[in-house]
Amino acid sequence: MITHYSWSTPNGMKTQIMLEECALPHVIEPVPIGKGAQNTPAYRAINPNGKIPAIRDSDGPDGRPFTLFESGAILVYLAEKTGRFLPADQAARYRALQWIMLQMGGLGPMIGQFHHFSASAPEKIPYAIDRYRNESARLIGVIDGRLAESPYLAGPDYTIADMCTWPWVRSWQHTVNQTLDAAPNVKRWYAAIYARAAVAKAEAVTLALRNQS
Ligand SMILES: N[C@@H](CCC(=O)N[C@@H](CS)C(=O)NCC(=O)O)C(=O)O
Repeated sequence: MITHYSWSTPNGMKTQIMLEECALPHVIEPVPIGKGAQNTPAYRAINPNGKIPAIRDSDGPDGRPFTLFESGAILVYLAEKTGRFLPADQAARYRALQWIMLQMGGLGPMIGQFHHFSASAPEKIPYAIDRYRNESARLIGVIDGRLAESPYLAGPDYTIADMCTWPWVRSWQHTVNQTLDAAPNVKRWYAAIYARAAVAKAEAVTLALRNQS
């Protein structure tokens, strides 16, 4: 059984998508980050970085309980555990990892900072807002270029690279209110992924967490 420590954010949605796609038995342990639940000693013992998501797998690699944080690492772990959504072919596998790294180190942090400086910062700093918006838009353009030549980020098949990128493209549209008008290939890819029952379910389950205390 997997315990998924999560909240209603894009990073929590990524790992929920993989749990749903693989129909992995799991329970969700809500971590209300707006109330500081990520900073309790109990949660810091699971993730010393004080962020969601994290997982605890009662049946870890050596058959013993195993905890893991960082959404990219969790996705790779679940892909290797199930043998799904990360290609076995070496070139395709590294291509998937390449796009996962770009999401983890680029798209997610840039959109996250754009949201922070445009919606949460006590002072509106035009330079910071423009910097993060432009960098996010540039990365959406890079992804659009890739999707002009390939159905999915790693190649012909849907992988965890798409699962981790999709919630941030969702956020680009629905949290920071930007369009995909300049990114028609991302628009096509986004709709194809949203048509998957597991993705729609993961979105609903993740968003419902905000109703929990
Ligand atoms: N690189 C981390 C980022 C996780 C992250 O930033 N999580 C946010 C929610 S999307 C969080 O827990 N924020 C709480 C805080 O910063 O105090 C991952 O991908 O797991």
